[in-house]
Amino acid sequence: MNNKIQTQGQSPLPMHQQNKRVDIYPILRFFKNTISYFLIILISYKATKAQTNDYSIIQVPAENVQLTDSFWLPKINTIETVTIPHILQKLEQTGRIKNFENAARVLAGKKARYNSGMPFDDSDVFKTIEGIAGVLTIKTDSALMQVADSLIAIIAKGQEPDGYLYTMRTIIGRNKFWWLSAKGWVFRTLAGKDRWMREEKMSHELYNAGHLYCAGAAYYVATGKRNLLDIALKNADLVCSVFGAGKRKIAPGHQVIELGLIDLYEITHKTEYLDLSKSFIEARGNTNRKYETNSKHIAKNGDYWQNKTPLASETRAVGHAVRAMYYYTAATEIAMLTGDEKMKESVERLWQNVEGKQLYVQGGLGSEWIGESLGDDYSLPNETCYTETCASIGNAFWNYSMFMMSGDAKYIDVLEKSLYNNVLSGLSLKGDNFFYNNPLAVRGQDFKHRNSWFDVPCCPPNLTRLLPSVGGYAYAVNGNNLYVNLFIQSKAEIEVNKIPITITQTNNYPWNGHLRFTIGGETNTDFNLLIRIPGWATNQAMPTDLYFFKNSIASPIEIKKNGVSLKYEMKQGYAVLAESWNDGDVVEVNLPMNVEEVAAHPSVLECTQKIALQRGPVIYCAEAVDNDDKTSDIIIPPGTI
Ligand code: FUB
Ligand code: ZN
Repeated sequence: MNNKIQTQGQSPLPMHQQNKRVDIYPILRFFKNTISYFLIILISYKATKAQTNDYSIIQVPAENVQLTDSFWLPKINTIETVTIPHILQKLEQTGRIKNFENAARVLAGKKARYNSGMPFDDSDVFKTIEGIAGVLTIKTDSALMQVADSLIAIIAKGQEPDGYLYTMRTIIGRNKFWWLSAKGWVFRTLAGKDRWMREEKMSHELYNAGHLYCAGAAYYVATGKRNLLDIALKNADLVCSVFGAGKRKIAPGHQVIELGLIDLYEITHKTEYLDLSKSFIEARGNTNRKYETNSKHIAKNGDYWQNKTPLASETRAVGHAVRAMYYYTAATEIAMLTGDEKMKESVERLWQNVEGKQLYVQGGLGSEWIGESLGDDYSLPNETCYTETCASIGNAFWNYSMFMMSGDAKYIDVLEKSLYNNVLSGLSLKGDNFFYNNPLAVRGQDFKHRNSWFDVPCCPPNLTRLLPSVGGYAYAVNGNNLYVNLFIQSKAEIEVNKIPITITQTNNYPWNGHLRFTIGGETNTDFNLLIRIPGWATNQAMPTDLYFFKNSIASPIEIKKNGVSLKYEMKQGYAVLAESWNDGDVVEVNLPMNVEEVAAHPSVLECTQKIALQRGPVIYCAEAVDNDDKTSDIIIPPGTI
């Protein structure tokens, strides 16, 4: 998803559950829902039409950042050569690819079966292609491109003539009253033969579509090929003809289409896509869907779907964590693109709650197994937490958008925490094993080992979407300002105020805090180089009061230009170097990398008398497999550090 790759200095251009509860809907309820479905069609609504602005801060696309990094580059090579082939094999073995061919068979009047088991199985294929696009953005790999092209040709076959693309319904749902299969609960929740009838529940039709849009946009940007983009646009045009202002009003059952529509808007500049994205966000908490408001069950009371309360009046983040992260990311981008101040206030308020009361020390989110959801404020159990890999990926996306809206480094601090910890823990070093949930403490056998696959395999392809594009999060520009956000060895070509420059980073991050930046370009180029000074380097474990370092003393950070100490101002977490730059100028920053004891806010009762160890951005973890199973109850005597 949404690595916001844009052309600098111009308008944005092409760039970049399982609720285990079994919910069986009796026939009567089905009729009730059918009636409300017709009511929804009849009641047209007024949604605010989006005004379009550009992003004020522009991301420097990953393709402009040539990585030479000894931390990230090997990981991206592993994604390319191990993770993606492994996932493709699983997609094939589990029938997810065959589903598109079978949909084509059904469309041709033949019989075929839905091979896999979940209503969101198409999305895994789309997400993997988005991951391939991420690789192709920074590397030439014609064999991988051929694989993607042949996959896209198969996907095309499964698209219905009017653009509808959702293999489960095409194969088994069209003429049936119940979408039943031996596979069980998911299908029992999918009663209804009409399209999008169960969208506000578990059908995931628009979720699959959203991932299709993200992938189509990313593949177009990476390769210039329209093959997947055209499939996505045809589907989006169909969806726009059904939903939105004056048409059907629903809150999609799982957010992501909002982001996909933004990606398509960025390529086509078609405001219908932006309008629909905004109207999906505005529909939340405002649909006709009936909930049992007194129920403690989050799915029944609407919280699970973030559909009980409208965004504008939501005071704290609730419900399914991945849904929440995609929701807030999309709302942040819509707030930026449309200048919606109220939406901006809402995402800022929710950010304070998520990052101030709900985030785990390693950047994980979602303390509850039930509904894979966010929990109560300060309720952060270490052993029973869920902390799905996808949720921290979503948190990284959200924080990047918050940075783009504000220019504040605190959001990159949170992104960095999630990226180097809860996101990376999701992937084995070899690249073919994954953690879905990432608990902080484990007893017994469960979750000690990563798995090669899952029945709900959302996390592996999500890792492929984020990691290859990490270079795209390193730099951003805004007028005369060049932001350096992530410390990754690389050479980047950037236009600052229309003047081309290069910036080369030399470092051994995250293991060493010595950072070196070499500027290349014309002589006497004036611009502000804004280097992020991470909170952890200045005695701030988090940009909220949720975590703090016990013993740290903050000392000023020296910055040198060509060997001479520079005076600089700090602004929004950045050291602002307002200089005239010459070719070959070297800036050096020394970030202190002491081992820090991290303690939690006293309201986090689960962490009383507990500390985490952090050095630089990395939170340390003792894994049983590396330590003869002796990792619980480690005591660190006072004065050890
Ligand atoms: O529902 C689709 C995906 O599967 C969700 O994002 C994950 O949490 C998992 O339930
Ligand atoms: Zn996941």
